[in-house]
Amino acid sequence: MAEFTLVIGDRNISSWSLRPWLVLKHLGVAFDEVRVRLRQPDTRRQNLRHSPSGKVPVLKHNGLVIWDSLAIAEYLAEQFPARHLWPADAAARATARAISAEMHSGFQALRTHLPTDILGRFPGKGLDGEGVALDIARIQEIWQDARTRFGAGGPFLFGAFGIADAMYAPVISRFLTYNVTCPPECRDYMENVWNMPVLQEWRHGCSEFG
Ligand SMILES: N[C@@H](CCC(=O)N[C@@H](CS)C(=O)NCC(=O)O)C(=O)O
Repeated sequence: MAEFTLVIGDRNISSWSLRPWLVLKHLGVAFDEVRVRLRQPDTRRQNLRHSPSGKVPVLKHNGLVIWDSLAIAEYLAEQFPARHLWPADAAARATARAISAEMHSGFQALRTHLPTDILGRFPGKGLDGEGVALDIARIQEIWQDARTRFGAGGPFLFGAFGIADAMYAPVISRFLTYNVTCPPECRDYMENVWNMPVLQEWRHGCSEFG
């Protein structure tokens, strides 16, 4: 049994699960993966076996249970400080935290009208939903701003891969599923994330459940 256990939902639809899974994989930490099926009559009961909130993802470590994606990412950043899951530079770190929090608490229109379906392809569907265009524009602005101000050292938002990239990875999936038009700089960034071997690994597991 590995030191860490991550409980996740169906890979194809669980955007919140993808985020900490990516962080753990990026760290190269061994972990046991437990899967719960979402959108089933007993999903809540199954989730409550692992998570006091009744939601996944959940990280279990040395008897500790952490039931929120961003809290899990923060915990991992503290467990592995040398890996700089947040940027080392204070201004970059504050910005990375702000955009991660913005993702965690916002973009409701995107979530409502463009639900995560990693393998699905529905070009244009939902793009006329109320607030969707504003959410898309704001996300593209965030990516361009981070890449311009802090991204010179590598292909990700703050150069090296970190929590902020993991937080936005499911958005990239949505942009591909619904064929969202993006400026070239955003497309480059999306490709850099989408072609990461760990993301390919996640995608390969997407057809396992519905
Ligand atoms: N704020 C939570 C959200 C977690 C969440 O909404 N998880 C969904 C799956 S992606 C869930 O467990 N849904 C089960 C349900 O609503 O019954 C986080 O960041 O982890």
